[in-house]
Amino acid sequence: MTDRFPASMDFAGYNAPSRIECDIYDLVLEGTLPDEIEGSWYRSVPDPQYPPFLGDDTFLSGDGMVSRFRFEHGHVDLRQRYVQTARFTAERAARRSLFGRYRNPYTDDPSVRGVDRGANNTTPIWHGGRLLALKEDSRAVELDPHTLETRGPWDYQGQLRSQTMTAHTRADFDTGELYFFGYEAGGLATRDVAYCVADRNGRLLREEWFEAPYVSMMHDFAVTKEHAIFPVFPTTASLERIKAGGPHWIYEPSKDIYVGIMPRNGSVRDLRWFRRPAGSAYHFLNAYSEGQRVHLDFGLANMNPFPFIREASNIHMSPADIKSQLVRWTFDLAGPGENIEEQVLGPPGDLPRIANRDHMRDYQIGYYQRFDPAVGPPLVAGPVGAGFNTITRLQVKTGQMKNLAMDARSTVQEHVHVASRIAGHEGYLMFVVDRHDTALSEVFVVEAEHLDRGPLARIQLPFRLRCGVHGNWVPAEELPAE
Ligand code: V55
Ligand code: FE
Repeated sequence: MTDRFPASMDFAGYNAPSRIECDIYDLVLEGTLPDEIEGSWYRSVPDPQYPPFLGDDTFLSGDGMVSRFRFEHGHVDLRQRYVQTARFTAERAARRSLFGRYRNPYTDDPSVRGVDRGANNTTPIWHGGRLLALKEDSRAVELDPHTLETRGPWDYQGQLRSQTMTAHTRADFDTGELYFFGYEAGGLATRDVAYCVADRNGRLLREEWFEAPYVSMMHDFAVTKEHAIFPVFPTTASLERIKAGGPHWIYEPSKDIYVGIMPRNGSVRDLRWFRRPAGSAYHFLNAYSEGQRVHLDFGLANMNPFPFIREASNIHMSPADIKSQLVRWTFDLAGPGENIEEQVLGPPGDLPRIANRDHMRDYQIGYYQRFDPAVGPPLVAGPVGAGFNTITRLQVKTGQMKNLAMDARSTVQEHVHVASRIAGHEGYLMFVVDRHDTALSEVFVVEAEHLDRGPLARIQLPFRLRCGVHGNWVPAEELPAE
């Protein structure tokens, strides 16, 4: 008999587990889907199979579910499957949870000692002819891009030494290379960071390790055509605390932020560290180099956004007191010192995305999400509590913004960008809209340049899609024949 899920923020209301594996052909569609949209949109959703082992847990621990929206000749089909990780398989066999606290193996049921804890629930990427489900605390798991069946762990044919692989890899649009890293690469709460590059065929070209200034939750990094950038924000781990059964992460406002920059083809011995007082960031919009000046664009906050991390840190702060802004940090590699220049680009928000071709180079347009209190009251959806209710297209050079707001009873999940084949066309954004009143979801397809005009097409789901984390679009011609 399976117990109820807790009534906490992470498991109730729109955040209630869904656990639906399905195949739905020909979703109901309103409006007109541009016929150049041919391909698959993969998204990762943490969706716990069983109620938490210790009574409560964070959204971030949920078993990885991958959904695939296939767009074909004006039709849209949906498939959802769990990633069959070792963790998932062990729990399914026991018909209950066996893994304890987020990223703390010392709190697990003794029967799963030594079993890989990876939930592979954060980002699906398509690279080197493989669909990989990623989560930052473990290695990749490969899935069949059509059936979504799990093929098994992926460690670059035994080549990868790092025990972990970030969910935020960076692909070079021109070379097809995949840049990535792993933190806690040498094991739990180690300062080891592995910097890795795979070629366009998915062969590991290099892996080089360095030590971060302290153990940090390095969720994302950035790469330019010339440099690799490793930001270290003070959400920190301690092995002692973990061994005592405590939280893996706390936020430490007394520690500085460090940003390590190296020539991307150089050595980690060339890393130069810049520094400034504490703050928090999870996702980077883009970065580029202009000679010896390196620019990094992202949402910078004065506090960690996750309630479970603030609680573990004994920081009690109302969400209204968490301040953030979209900023550009500029690092001058020609000058001396550790100083970082800061310029404000836009209002607070997260889930930044750009066109694939704009990655790593000077660019104009970013798309990100905001919570605008004028649109409606906060509604719980996703891991940080209040979901976003507005998508913004920002011209980073001028600050000019276009917005698409949801209605007061809806939130929005991360958008993906779909490139257009039409010259001069900015492409499309697609995203799941959470309808809190009906508990049914919709997918919107909008023109990226004119997102303020609203959806070209609305795809109706017959149930609620639990809040996903990240997704990616793969054009049909990049996938093998079905
Ligand atoms: C994030 C998500 C995670 C995780 C750590 O969005 C950070 C941030 C879904 O899992 O484990
Ligand atoms: Fe992320």
